[in-house]
Amino acid sequence: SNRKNREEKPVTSSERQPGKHAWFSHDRLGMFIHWGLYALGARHEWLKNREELNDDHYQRYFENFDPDLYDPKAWARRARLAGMKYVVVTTKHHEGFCLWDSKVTDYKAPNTPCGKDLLTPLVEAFRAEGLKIGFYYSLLDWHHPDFPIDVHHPLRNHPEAAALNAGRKIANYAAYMREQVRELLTGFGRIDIIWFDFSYPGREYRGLPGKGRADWESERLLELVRELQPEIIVNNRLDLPPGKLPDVTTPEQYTPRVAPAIASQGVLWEACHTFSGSWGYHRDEDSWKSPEQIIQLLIDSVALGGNLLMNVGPTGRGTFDTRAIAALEVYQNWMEVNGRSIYGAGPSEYPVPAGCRYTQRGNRLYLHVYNWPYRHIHIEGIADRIAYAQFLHDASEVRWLSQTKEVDSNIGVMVPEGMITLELPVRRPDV
Ligand code: FUL
Repeated sequence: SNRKNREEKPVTSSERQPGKHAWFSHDRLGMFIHWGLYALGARHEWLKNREELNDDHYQRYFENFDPDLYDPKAWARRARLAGMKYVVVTTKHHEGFCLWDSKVTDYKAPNTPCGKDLLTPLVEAFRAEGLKIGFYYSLLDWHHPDFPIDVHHPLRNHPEAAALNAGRKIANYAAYMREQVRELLTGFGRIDIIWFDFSYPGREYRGLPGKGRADWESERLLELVRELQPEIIVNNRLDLPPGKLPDVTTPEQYTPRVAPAIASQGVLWEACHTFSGSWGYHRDEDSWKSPEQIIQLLIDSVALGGNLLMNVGPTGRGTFDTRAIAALEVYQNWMEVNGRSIYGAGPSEYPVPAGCRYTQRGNRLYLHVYNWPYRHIHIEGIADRIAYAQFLHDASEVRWLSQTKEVDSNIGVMVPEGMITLELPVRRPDV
């Protein structure tokens, strides 16, 4: 009945490039990992910036970085059990510290007390659990001597900021980034996602300019990435010139209510969220999301054709703290039973009943009920299309009344014309 709508629907990225990146839309849920020296500060990964710390001050984290309990196999196992199908790990965040044994800097894990490359075992462990591998790489670098002080730099208020900037050559830094990206995309086997973060052209602070594509030499960086890993997914934070599309756009800390406009040009999308209010490990942060929120974030994305990248910030000892583990277990319990409504599923064209979401996979339509109790849910537009209805958690039959019976005397319900009415049990299912 909706043929016209269907024809007008924008092409999806898998239609645009058959097969390429199809895994991404199928897999839907990934784990973000923010891990660096800031785990020791334990008060947000931007602490160097927020507290305007200079390198000497920050050096104490470098000198004390010793994650003695680091067990990437345990992380990977947790991710797989939570139903996560890919990982994106901060190889270098804005602080400039590298988890791998980069040849172009001394500012790396092997030179801290831990004394080793932390990235290789992580990649191996997640691959062994069947997850795809993504590398987050920060364009910002608050340690590199050629990274000019700017609006986001920890030294932005330094009285000598302008003078300090005099000798700094962003072109040297852009070359450094290319070297590092080359290391990352040649030294760890096939990499599935590169997640650059982030451009801020036009932002100024006391005459200190923001940075954009000319600074990162974004096009050149992109060419290098495509040359080294032709199948890789590249995100949107490089500030590419008009006409050059990223593979995926990445709304942060919010899930759009309609799919991002750029999706109509075949660009994938992925919302990224934290379980609490920080990406890096934050000991005293208290806004941990509830199980309902955690689950609904995932459904909300899939119902609009997007993915969800959910973040964990491991501690300075190399562990997931108990609150993160509890949050991951929410997914674990839920996905075990409801994964069928997520993997390979996407939006539905049927009008969504109030307080609900649809995800659809082929001819299976999944109705996610956000509020409870409901005795009845009225559904439009599918009256003559349902072959059978059941709960997902236990396969128990769900009865429905159709418009052919205007009033059902048994349950005393009016079934509005053109609708069906699902009859729900009083007790909310546990999952
Ligand atoms: C932002 C960063 O500044 C945050 O620290 C975090 O990495 C987030 C995913 O992206 O732009």
